[in-house]
Amino acid sequence: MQVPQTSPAAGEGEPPRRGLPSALPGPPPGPPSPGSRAAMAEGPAAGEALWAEVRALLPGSEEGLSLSLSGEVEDCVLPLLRRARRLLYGAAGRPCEAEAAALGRLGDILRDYSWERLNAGPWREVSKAWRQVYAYACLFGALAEVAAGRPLAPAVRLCDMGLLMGASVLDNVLARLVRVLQARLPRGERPDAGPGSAKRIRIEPLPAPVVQPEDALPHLHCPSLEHFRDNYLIPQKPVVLEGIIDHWPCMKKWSVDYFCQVAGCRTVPVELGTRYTDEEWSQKLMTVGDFINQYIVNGNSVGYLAQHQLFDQIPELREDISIPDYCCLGEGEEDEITINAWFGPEGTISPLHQDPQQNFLAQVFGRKYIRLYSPQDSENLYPHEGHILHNTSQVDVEDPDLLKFPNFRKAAFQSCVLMPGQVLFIPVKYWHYVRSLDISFSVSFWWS
Ligand SMILES: O=C(O)CCC(=O)C(=O)O
Repeated sequence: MQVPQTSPAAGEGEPPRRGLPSALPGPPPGPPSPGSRAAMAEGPAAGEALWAEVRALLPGSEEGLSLSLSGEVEDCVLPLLRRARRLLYGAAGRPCEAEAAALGRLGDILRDYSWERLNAGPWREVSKAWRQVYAYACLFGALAEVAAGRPLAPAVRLCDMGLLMGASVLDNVLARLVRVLQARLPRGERPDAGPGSAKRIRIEPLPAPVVQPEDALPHLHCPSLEHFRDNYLIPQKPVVLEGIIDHWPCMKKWSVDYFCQVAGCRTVPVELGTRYTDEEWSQKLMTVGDFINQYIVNGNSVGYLAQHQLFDQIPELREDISIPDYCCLGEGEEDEITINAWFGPEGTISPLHQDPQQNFLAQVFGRKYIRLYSPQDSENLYPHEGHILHNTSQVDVEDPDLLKFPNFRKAAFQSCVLMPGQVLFIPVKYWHYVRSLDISFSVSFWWS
């Protein structure tokens, strides 16, 4: 299972792993109370101009904003959605203070109501219609904030909540809206990691585990498509590819400070705790800026922005990476490839697990120690029993309890320290264990 909304809801074949929305703390705090000083800081002309820009993202007529839902919801919901729509289209220009307040209240009610439905059971059972209601509610809430001329950070947060937990409405209007709002965020509303944050980050690198030559994964420099297909894809053999992402803009651009600048105000799901198999593991929604401050710059405990489709949420970042050419050897379409971001401090651990698709794990910065075990060794790896963690081994790979898991010693592994610029091909169902040795950013491509 994957992180909300930007990922497809977990299906039967999907890895029962991270990102259960029901594990997220519920409902997001509403926007701050009206009338703050910052609200008026930009002046009425700027407020009108922003409103005009935002309004242009919506259909021209009230009927154009169809409010169509892909399933049944309770009877009281549609009249509330229609009332909110009327408030938007009823006003000649920007809604007045009272109209903005009414729109905000309707957004709150619809958000609270649909949030309950989103959290009532397993994510895969949440209906798309309720996720659409949630997205509309976030949209109306964000528009109310803009109409009222209040600080923009809460409106950005509402858009992100809708993107994370809702389903796309009105041609992905929330993604378009957040782009406009983010560009207009005044400096004071953009979180950053503080002056000189990069200098405060601990720089002594952790020593890398020794990779014995006999266990080392093969490395290849820019193999041809045919060579990769015949020698690695078809026989399903893992390999570290070099020289294939050196041209990605992210290799020069991305850093902790860059993420603060580009995405500091954006809300993302963060895993708290070292391993997702631990009892005390949980998830939290927070801004990228807070995540960096709390877990990257001042890391007393482990937080991991893991397995998140960040590039759907922030398309600007998507422009800095590309889909590896080798994915064309697969049978799926390019838009079926799931691209996940993995951003965290040193010491994040993804316990030994397997996924149902081929994977290219690309390392942008930092190093990761990775061990791979063949699916043929599955029975020596002691997968958890039960549906939820059946794709995850019970064994702590770097400190195995051999009394409890005696056959683990029979399992052969290959390993590597994945360095910036390297891409690891992990065949379908290959077991992988990953520990970051530095502050690290990786991008994974799951393809079929
Ligand atoms: O980098 C990590 O922590 C885990 C990556 C992973 O499990 C994946 O790409 O499937």
